[in-house]
Amino acid sequence: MPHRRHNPLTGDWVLVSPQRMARPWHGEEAPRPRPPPPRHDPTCALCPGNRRAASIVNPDYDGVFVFDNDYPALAAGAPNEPEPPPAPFTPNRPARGVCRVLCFSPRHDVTLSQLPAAQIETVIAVWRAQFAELVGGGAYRWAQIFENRGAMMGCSNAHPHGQIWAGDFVPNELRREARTQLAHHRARGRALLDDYLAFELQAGARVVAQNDDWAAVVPYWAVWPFETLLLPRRAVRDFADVDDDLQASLAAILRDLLTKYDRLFARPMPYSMGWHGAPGGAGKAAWRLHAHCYPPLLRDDTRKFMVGYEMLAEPQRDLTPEAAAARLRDA
Ligand code: H2U
Ligand code: ZN
Repeated sequence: MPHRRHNPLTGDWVLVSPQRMARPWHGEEAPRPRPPPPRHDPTCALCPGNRRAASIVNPDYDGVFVFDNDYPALAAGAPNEPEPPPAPFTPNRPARGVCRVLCFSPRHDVTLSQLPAAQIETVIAVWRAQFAELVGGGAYRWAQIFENRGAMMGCSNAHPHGQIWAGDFVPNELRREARTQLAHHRARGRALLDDYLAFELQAGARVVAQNDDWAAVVPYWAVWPFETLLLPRRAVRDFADVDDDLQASLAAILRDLLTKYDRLFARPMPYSMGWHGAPGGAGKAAWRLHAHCYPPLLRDDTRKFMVGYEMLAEPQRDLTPEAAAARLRDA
């Protein structure tokens, strides 16, 4: 029967309508991935030794390579002027920040899921270092680490890469998650996501993968058909709390989870995935570092559109999170 589920991290509701799974689909077919790319693409701006925008030549890098985005959405030199006088319909704030691109591998033809665990560990080590430099040192309030994978997600380049956008402000999603986690911590003296994960590990039905330090679930309130939430089983508040042991176990579960995604429809799963941890400032104790993974596909050739009722009222899903978790678990 149709019902609504509540997301304690954001305060939002999602409408779940399992009876609709049987409806026929005559809409647009999700484009299949293009033929596998070459090992090195001379036209790729991210491959080693190639020329990027502004005539910068990439070094002949090995492992992970980080560079400042040539088309950044934020600028470090943006004016830090005094706040403008309050204006009722045109409130605005300066936004200072930096944007970086992080190549996961010199090879053009691999995905994060296909890298050996040791190379995924190197990626995580770079995430840790970037977080330490950008947020840990107090330069910025928040650094969003993310990967946009696949042309369907608007990714412009097949080369395996992620991005980091750091800014001197706490963006909407983080502000909402901070509010809910702080409220729970104040009321119960425990972290919201610790309590939630304990509940999920006990229930079992939505658990997709786990090891001693981490667990991945399709959250009870998932909006995207195969959305997952990757949570720590320890008091990890941000990337500063990730030590070498947690890095190794994180690489293992990431590889496991992303491989399941690729197997589910026997194609590289498109997704947006990224990390949420405590922003710089107070309230750190309430936070648990976690990753959201949002793949858009419902079936191998059917993409979930967030349109109509979803744009105008609230998100709706047909497949239950429990059924999605079972399929991912078995993939
Ligand atoms: P996405 O396709 O996920 O957007 O990643 C590619 C990023 O790489 C994008 O943000 C940057 C784009 O601005 N880029 C450069 O910085 N230099 C280039 O020469 C090409 C792409
Ligand atoms: Zn490339």
